[in-house]
Amino acid sequence: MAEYIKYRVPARGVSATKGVAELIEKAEEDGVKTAWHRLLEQQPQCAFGQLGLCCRNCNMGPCRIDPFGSGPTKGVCGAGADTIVARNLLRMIAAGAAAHSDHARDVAEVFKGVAEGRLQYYRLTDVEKLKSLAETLGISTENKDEHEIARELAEVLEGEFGKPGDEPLRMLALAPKKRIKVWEKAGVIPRAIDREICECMHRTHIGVDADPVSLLLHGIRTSIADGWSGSMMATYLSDILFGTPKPIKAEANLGVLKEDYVNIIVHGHNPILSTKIVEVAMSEEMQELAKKYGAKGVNVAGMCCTGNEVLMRLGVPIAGNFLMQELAVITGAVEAIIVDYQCIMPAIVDVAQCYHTKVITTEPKAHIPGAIHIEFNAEKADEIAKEIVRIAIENYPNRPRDRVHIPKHKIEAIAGFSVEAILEALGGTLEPLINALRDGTIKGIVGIVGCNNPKVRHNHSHVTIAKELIKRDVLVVGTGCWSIAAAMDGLMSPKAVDLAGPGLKKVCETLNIPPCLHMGSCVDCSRILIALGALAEALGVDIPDLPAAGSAPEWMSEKAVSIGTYFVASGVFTHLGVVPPVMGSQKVAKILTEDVEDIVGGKFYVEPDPVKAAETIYNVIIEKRKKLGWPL
Ligand code: XCC
Ligand code: SF4
Repeated sequence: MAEYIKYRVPARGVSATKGVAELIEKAEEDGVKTAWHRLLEQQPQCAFGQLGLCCRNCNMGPCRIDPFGSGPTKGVCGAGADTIVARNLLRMIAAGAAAHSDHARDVAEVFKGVAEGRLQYYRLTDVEKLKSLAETLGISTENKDEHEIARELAEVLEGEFGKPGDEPLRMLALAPKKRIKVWEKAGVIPRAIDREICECMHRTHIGVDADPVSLLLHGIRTSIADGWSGSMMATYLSDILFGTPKPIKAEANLGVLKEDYVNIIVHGHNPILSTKIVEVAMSEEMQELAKKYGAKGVNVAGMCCTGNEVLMRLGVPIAGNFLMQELAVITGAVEAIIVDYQCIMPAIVDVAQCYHTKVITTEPKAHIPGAIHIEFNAEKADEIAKEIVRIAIENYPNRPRDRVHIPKHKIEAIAGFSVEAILEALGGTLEPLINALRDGTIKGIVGIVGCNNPKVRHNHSHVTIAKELIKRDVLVVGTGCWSIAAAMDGLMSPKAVDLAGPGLKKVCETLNIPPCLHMGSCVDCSRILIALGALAEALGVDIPDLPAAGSAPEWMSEKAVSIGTYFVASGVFTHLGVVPPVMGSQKVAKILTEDVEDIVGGKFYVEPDPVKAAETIYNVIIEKRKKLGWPL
């Protein structure tokens, strides 16, 4: 079903990643629209929405506040710009925290099933990590077998979501003591994940919380529940179930798709599904089946964060990040795209209809009209994974051979830098890193995270900021779609040390690591928190004192809002490269970019220009070094 392309995309200009432009051009030839085309059709986008000034929270509305003050300054209920903007932001944080934490809940359920011996297809892989988490949470591990420990841990973690009472979240035991004090003083210690998210919805209902300060403080509380418990749990339990990542070589970009293989893409976020698909697809049985259908075998590639999960642990090649999901289908060479949840554009079904690709949804909470729905269930994981992989293989003969175009670009990357792996590279202690920071060989550390957004040039800010920082001897770590962008640009290959400043280069060469470290998926931003916490504690300071910063250059999702907020709440200076919808309230903008620093030690900084942003981030790092009395 080719569509009429009303607005053409300047394909050569919209992406910094090789292979993207040729596929956008192919899309237009094939009569297929992409997110870039739909963004053009959306112009001009609603200015009230951009400023955060529209409210639909009750049916006396929708209400809009006139940003110039000549029209209405209050909604029907009397809510003004400050209230409306803060409420809208709080709802974004709630949705983001919900997505991360509900993902964690799904992993926790499988973990519990394994602990109880109910799930034969999953097992406890990293028992060390299991024990260390249990002990941190006050569960004694003495004289207990691993399943017993896991059962007790599962029970505590289950409580994180909805435990009654006002006791703090148990996972906060992973946070530095100095942070806890700061949060206590600010009154933002989270009690239970679901409770904080639920309270966001309550507070933003018509006629509840109207004070922007109080609303935003609850946003901070909710984000802490995400970062230090929900996302943290997803990371820990995925490591316990599937193994803690270690440095591993893999390839990145659309060129990882193979002309004469059955190509399967795993897309979404939860490793419970993707790991199984990879395992089953690589089995002798499925490889043989593929040969029966005329292919040389089965090739699985990742997309977005679940791609990061299998990249980091299994070395599965990654085909691209968020804005490349449609392009993968447009190659005409993908037999099936298997998805769970988050960041799956409903559009992939429309795009798939123009080729032969089957879109297979697997989650009860994420159906897409037009997709094949095969519900995944951990109890029958292997059987269901086989059924899904078989559909892909049987679809191989339907590939439209005359319309296949796989860009040839792919590049080697080293991924898998969990905190444990970084420590190992350092020889088991933080000392060498601390010394390098202290004497100025490395100036600082920046975590870059987040999505793609067609409003800005695809992957351009991601790689520009990273390059600008490493050249100034700043070590860059990161997750999510940033890490895929960096990998596709070669920044995670050992050769990238040539782009680093002399100090960072020396350190990377000694440790045999690239200057940009892939720390995982969106939920693995929790790894960055752990790393910063450990550094701060080792130095006897608090996170805001560290020469460190965060950046989300091309963010778009509500999850990114939650991540940005918990970075700030954790004391990190956090850059946003796409303006958030808060500019309709000077007060809210000022709280987020100035006042919040006095409360939690971190703050937001908004700058669309990646070169300027990198300069400012670097200057902030230098300021922090000055305060520590370290050489500049
Ligand atoms: Fe989604 Fe995690 Fe954003 Fe990428 S980075 S677009 S949220 S896949 Ni987390
Ligand atoms: Fe309008 Fe107030 Fe209702 Fe929002 S809550 S739609 S501002 S009346």
